[in-house]
Amino acid sequence: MRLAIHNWMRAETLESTLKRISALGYTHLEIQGAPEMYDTQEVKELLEKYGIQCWGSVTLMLEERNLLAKDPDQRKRSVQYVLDLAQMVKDLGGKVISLVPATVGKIIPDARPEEEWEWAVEGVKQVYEFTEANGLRIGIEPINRFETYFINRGDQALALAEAVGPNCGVCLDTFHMNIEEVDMFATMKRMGSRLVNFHVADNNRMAPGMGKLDWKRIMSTLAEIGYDETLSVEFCPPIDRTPANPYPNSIDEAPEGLSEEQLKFLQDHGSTAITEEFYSMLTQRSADLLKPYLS
Ligand code: LER
Ligand code: MN
Repeated sequence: MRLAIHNWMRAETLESTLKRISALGYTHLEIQGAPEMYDTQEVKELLEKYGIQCWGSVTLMLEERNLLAKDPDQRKRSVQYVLDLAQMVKDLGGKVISLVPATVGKIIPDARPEEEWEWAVEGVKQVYEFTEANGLRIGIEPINRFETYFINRGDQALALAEAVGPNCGVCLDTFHMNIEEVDMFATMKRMGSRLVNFHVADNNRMAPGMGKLDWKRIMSTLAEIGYDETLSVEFCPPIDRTPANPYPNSIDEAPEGLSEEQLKFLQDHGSTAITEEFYSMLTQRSADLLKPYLS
């Protein structure tokens, strides 16, 4: 089992992220799905400099990105976005794509369920053709109802993966499962060999171990189903602007290099710009909790 971390949760240079995570014992990065931001040759050099490997990438379904949009041209542009992301993963030597099919933060549908389902299958199939030809795996990721109305539970993600193809997988996320699943352990078992990626954060989306989730049981369930790939850390702390805030240094009031879209994406996740100190603490706490489970 390997330890990876995402980098969409804070706007900073890739170099400062890699410096921090390599010092804390991470070996992999699940790079944010922003192919337009990255020169893959430069990224490869930085990864090598800090001894970090690319595990994969997660879609950032912001703005108009939506595989089930009513407008066929918008769907086409959205498929192209995911294909560009997949090409970036291939170029960086990564293995997986965590794919959220619809726009994050959009909770009202545009069309009939049958239409949307057909568009989702069609769109993911186009990506699947590329991933099959290039040794990558797609993990359809269910996320909670406040982020999407489309795929919220493991069984929905499994149904979509099965409709796409035999090698299409699922990416589960402990934070979202805690909100949407009756029994997250039963869901993990039902995914079996289709489970290709596993995102970790606690129930409050703080670092694993800073909430109430049973990490011992989560890890033993992963072992039981034979999942031995990567734990991919994806905390996204809630905003606390009250005097009761246990981390008074957490909010970055003057973030540098954060675009309006990135800020909105953080806000759509119930979070905001956070300080480097707070971010480093969460990165460290995650590693401390998870390292004993790595092999
Ligand atoms: C993606 O991995 C995820 O968990 C979402 O909350 C972000 O869009
Ligand atoms: Mn996730």
